[in-house]
Amino acid sequence: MMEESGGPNAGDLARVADVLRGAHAVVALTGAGISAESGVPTFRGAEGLWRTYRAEDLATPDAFRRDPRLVWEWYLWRRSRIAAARPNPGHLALARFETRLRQFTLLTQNVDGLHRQAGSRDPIELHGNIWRGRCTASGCVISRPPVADELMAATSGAPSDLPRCACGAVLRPDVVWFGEGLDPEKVDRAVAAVRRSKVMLVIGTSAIVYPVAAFPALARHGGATIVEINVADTPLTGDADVVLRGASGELLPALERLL
Ligand code: BV8
Repeated sequence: MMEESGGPNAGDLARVADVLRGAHAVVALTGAGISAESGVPTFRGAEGLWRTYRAEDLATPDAFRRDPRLVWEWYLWRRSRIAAARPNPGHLALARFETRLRQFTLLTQNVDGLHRQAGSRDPIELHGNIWRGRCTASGCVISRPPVADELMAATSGAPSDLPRCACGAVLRPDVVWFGEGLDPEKVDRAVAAVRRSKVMLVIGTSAIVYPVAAFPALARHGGATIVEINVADTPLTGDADVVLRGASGELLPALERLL
């Protein structure tokens, strides 16, 4: 659907392109919705359930303490879905915004690594990265692609098959679970970018997970124009200066063509 010519967002796209061109600093904040067109299930959409569980039931330290295998099976299932996914035109357009816009900072809640795959040089992955493991004893982080035995182990059920660190301790996914604090260094970098931003693009997020969900209000407090790109209303919609209703994989390239 060629948005710029006369689609429902045509006027707003032109308006957003104008403010982007004139902005000395731009921040984009993405959520699971930007990866939906790559086939990666969102958290709260129809595919957000896995078996009979909700993400909030599994993405917690308690769930991991209670049943590390169940939590690993979920993450390894998600890794297999993400391994089959490719960056979509929305990811690719954001990667090109780095060279098209002044002081562009990309913040993401996603752990799928698709922004980096799309060519974004320094996405701030506020909730971590599903492809890394973290030692539950030392906290050291291991970056490695999924290996067949990990995928096999999680489903074989053998008690000693949890992914382990070289030190022997069980590995956990290197992501931020509910009830866990975010990396202070990443939060500091994100808040600094949000505070200096003149435009904030909020893309494909239900805007309900804190502290990240507080970032648009912080940007607005600093005088930024808030643009929401989403297929549906969210708690942010009423406070956004511009709402572009539609798929990010279509709207972001349409926006880029107007820059
Ligand atoms: C913290 C990583 C304190 C793991 C995630 C009670 C107890 C404890 C904490 C709390 C509590 N009540 C509230 C809290 C705070 C809690 C919170 O906010 N809960 C919510 C549910 C109310 N937050 C936390 O716990 C945070 N930590 O507060 O710690 C603290 C401080 C210091 C020291 C110690 C402790 C940690 C939050 C991070 C949790 N981890 N993920 C993993 O991925 O497995 S959150 C998870 O949700 C993902 O990161 C995800 O990205 C994020 C947000 O979801 P969305 O990305 O928005 O995805 P969603 O499916 O919801 O929405 C998709 C959107 O896309 C929709 O709007 C849809 O319309 C749209 N869409 C779909 N298709 C498209 C599209 N848009 C455009 N185009 C399309 N094609």
